[in-house]
Amino acid sequence: MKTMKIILGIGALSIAGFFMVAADHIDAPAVKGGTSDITDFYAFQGEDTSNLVFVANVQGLLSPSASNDAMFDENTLIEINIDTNDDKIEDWVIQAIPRDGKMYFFGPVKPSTTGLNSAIETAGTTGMVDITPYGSEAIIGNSNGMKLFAGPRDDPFFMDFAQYTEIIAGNASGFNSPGSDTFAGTNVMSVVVEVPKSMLGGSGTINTWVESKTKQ
Ligand SMILES: [Ca+2]
Ligand SMILES: [Ca+2]
Repeated sequence: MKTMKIILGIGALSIAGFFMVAADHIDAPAVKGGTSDITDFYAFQGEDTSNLVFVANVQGLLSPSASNDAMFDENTLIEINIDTNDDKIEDWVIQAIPRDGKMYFFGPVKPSTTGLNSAIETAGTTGMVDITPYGSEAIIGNSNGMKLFAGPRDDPFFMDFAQYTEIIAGNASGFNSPGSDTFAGTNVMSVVVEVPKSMLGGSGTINTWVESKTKQ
């Protein structure tokens, strides 16, 4: 049976993302480029166990009214990086970039450039899905065995920030069960892609991370 393990770096990314959200929340709305802010990144095996699912969320802490107006930035590329040989350099990328109400996907494709700069890999496997409007049932795109989604969703990240503050201050020894979700009722702009493992080498351990990049 094919298996792919996801390294703990994802968790670290989530936590780092959270702090970015917190900082942006304080600084917003003056912070330029808020539309490219990553909140969290998730990777897990699909219900179809021959697939992996990647979820990249941006634009955290959207209120319901703000969600109605929220849009993906057409000058921001969301790039999912996948390293299959543990050298911390991406061997595959999956790119998502919006145009005119649709999210276009490129990849999985071997990137022509790695590291800080990216080129849109238009020669790669491509797909497209209409961006789901706020409050609507998810529109799922199908392309080359992949499933695609883009649009506003309830933020799945659970964090009891008040209790966290108490723990850090030494006033509490741990979280409560149940805790209080600081992000309850807020939304994110979400990009989801489900990919057959066979398109990523099929087996072995991967490292994965997400970048959002603004057009230069
Ligand atoms: Ca690599
Ligand atoms: Ca990259």
